[in-house]
Amino acid sequence: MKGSFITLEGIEGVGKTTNTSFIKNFLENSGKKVLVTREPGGTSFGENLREIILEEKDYKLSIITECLIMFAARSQHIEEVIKPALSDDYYVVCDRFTDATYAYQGGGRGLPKDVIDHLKYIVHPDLEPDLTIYLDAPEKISFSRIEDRNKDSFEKEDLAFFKNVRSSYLEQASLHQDRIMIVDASNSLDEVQKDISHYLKVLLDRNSDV
Ligand code: T5A
Repeated sequence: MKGSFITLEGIEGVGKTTNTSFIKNFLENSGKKVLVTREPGGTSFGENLREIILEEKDYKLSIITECLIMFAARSQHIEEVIKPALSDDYYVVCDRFTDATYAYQGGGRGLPKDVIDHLKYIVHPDLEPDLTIYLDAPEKISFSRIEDRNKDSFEKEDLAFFKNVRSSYLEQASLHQDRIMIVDASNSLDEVQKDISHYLKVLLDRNSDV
């Protein structure tokens, strides 16, 4: 595949959506074709599943059901959108990917890591992001940025849940230092975007050497 796959990760309100737009503009100004997408979602099927996952329900999904839904949506997303775009030279910028499953279903809900490893192996044995920007901020800071919004089913979890999600993200970042770049999202947006620009330049330089 000729394009590059960039993912953004972090807990609620750290600035993933805001910085997805920034990355799109940065890459387009560097002459790249860019496709922005998100998980769960990115296809009609995935967006339907997203609604089921995030809406208030009068029943509770089991942890494994929730995880399987994430991977079902992801499988369709990869085959229908991500792989074709990468083959067509696009820079694919995705708001969350499998690192979110390790963080939320693993760290947050307590699903064993090897279950997620297995599903990942089934769904995308040959696809890994080229660059993951992990926006890191303490739960209290990121939640203060979205306190006025209507909360989805995850955002109603308590701060302890998000502490575990954040710890799991940090653990993954330490395991995959070549791919996951930690950006301090408690800084001003200008500083955050300066850091992101640095990592994007490194990726573009690396690609121009190939
Ligand atoms: N999920 C997802 C799983 O459980 N498993 C999975 O495998 C996957 C893929 C999806 C939910 O699904 C779960 C995780 C999630 O709970 P979502 O809508 O994609 O939900 O994600 P959210 O995190 O809920 O999205 P948010 O919109 O809440 O957060 P963002 O995108 O991180 O934040 P953003 O960009 O909207 O910014 C929030 C506010 O902060 C300001 C922005 O202007 C905005 O007002 N801001 C800053 N302010 C000051 N300084 C900065 N540095 C700022 N950066 C942004």
